[in-house]
Amino acid sequence: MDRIVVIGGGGHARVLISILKKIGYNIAGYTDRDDRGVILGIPYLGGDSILPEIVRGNDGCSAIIGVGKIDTSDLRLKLQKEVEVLGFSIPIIVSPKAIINEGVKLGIGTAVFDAAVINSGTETGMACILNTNCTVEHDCQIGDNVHIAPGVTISGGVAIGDNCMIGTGAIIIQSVNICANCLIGAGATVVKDLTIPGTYVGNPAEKVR
Ligand code: JB2
Repeated sequence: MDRIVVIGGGGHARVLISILKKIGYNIAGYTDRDDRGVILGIPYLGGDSILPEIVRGNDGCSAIIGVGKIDTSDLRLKLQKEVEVLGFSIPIIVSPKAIINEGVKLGIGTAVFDAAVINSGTETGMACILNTNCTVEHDCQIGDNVHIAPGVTISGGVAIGDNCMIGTGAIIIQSVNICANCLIGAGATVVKDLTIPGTYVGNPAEKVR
């Protein structure tokens, strides 16, 4: 199995590492701004400045962004593009415990965690997180760098723009369009198109910022 470096060593990285292990990846280590010690048996390699040296010494090494996301920041996408330029290949990570039905397309660097269900005709962009136990129904169009948090339910035919953060347990009804750079609060229910970037909470979800 490919050798892989995880970028980031916080909570998201820990879940990612445990899934990479289940898949059978050979994990070289993780980089972080701070030394977070050994994580699930995986060593700290240093800051990201060490990455050019690592890619030079390892033909065919891949990297995955383990820095998570709780807002509309584009940091994950920026980091992914940086490691790609250095020469790392970027895989798609799918937990063996996720269900990806026929006719789904996932963008590079997207990670699908345990018990997520992604249905036919759905496409995602790059560097997305489809977190634990989320459901993305059929024919959804998910942009780049979207985090769909644990327990989110997205019905069929929904479109979600780049950098969106869909908070834990939110519900998006069918055929709704959510524009780029929206943060949907935990437990919110989105029942209409959202055309202005911002923060939406409640049921029905309304803009608060
Ligand atoms: O540029 C960077 C960088 N920026 C932050 N390069 C590298 N290599 N690492 C970076 N980091 C590191 O990401 C921080 O130093 C920190 O160790 C880690 C972020 O960890 P934290 O536990 O704060 O958050 P997270 O991003 O792992 O998880 C968030 O997003 C997840 C999706 C959390 O809020 C989780 O609750 C959430 N499930």
